[in-house]
Amino acid sequence: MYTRQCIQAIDSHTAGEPTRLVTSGAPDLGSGPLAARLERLRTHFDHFRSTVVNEPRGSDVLVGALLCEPDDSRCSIGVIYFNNVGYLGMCGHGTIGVIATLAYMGFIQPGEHWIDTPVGPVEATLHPNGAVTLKNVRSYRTAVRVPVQVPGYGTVIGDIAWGGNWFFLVEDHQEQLSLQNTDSLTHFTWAIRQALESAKICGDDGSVIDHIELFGAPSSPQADSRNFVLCPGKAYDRSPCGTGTSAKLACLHADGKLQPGQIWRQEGILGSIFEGSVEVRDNSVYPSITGIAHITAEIKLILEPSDPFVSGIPT
Ligand code: PYC
Repeated sequence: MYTRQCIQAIDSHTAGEPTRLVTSGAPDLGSGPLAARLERLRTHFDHFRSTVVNEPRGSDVLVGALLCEPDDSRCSIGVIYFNNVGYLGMCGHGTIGVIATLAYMGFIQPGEHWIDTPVGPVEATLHPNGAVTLKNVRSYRTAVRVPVQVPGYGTVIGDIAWGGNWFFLVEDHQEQLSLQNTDSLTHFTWAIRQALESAKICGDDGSVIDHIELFGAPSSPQADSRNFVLCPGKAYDRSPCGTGTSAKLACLHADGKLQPGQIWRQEGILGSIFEGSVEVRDNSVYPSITGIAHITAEIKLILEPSDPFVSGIPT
């Protein structure tokens, strides 16, 4: 028999980067740590990820957020993030979007909220004006000025850092960080990513460095720096990237260029800004990122069994 299924979600964007929070219609992932539930989602229900974020219902830019019961007792909610090609450990713009969405739904009030994620609990503060401050997971740099041979570009030098995802952070390059130049920026950063993989240059435990971040001068006098961030599925982050800004803050602190509590304003490729700072506890760096999200849609995704693209178009 012919049965339609539906998935309900609320869309938002944070500094231009979209998040789709799934509120119902997700598969049952059972209980236990979020990292284990992410593996269950990846192994048994990857079609769900593709259905929610890929075309024809989504796009390469969209980040999905699956609302779950938390495992860590400090947390009131749990979230698993995913995109057009796979899963994210953490997502900064996504967390800001999730908190703004839960406030829109009337589930939370201004104040502090703990969120369980596959890479550990994070704290988010919803401010009375709607802005959200994310206190991210421990962020750190594992290698400084690593050279990689990039075909067509020569030697590119970057730092390797963790901000909830793995980043290769490049200061020295010839690219113009402008919206008109995103094709060239995408080509360059994708070539870096492939060169890192070919050279087996990795994050901890052999993790793939799947985010590439370029820096340049900001266009706003209020900002300290501008970035361009290539995400794992070849889309670029429209926001300044919360985990990428966290990785940057960890590098700045390690270089003695950012003291605890000092504000760093990171501008993204659209000119939107995240405000960041670090806290140091037990010799470890914990970044805070503040941004604003806006709700864009309440949606019901319809899944018809006869639809040849019911599980999305893989990218
Ligand atoms: O804001 O952390 C972030 C993020 C990661 C990928 C896209 N946005």
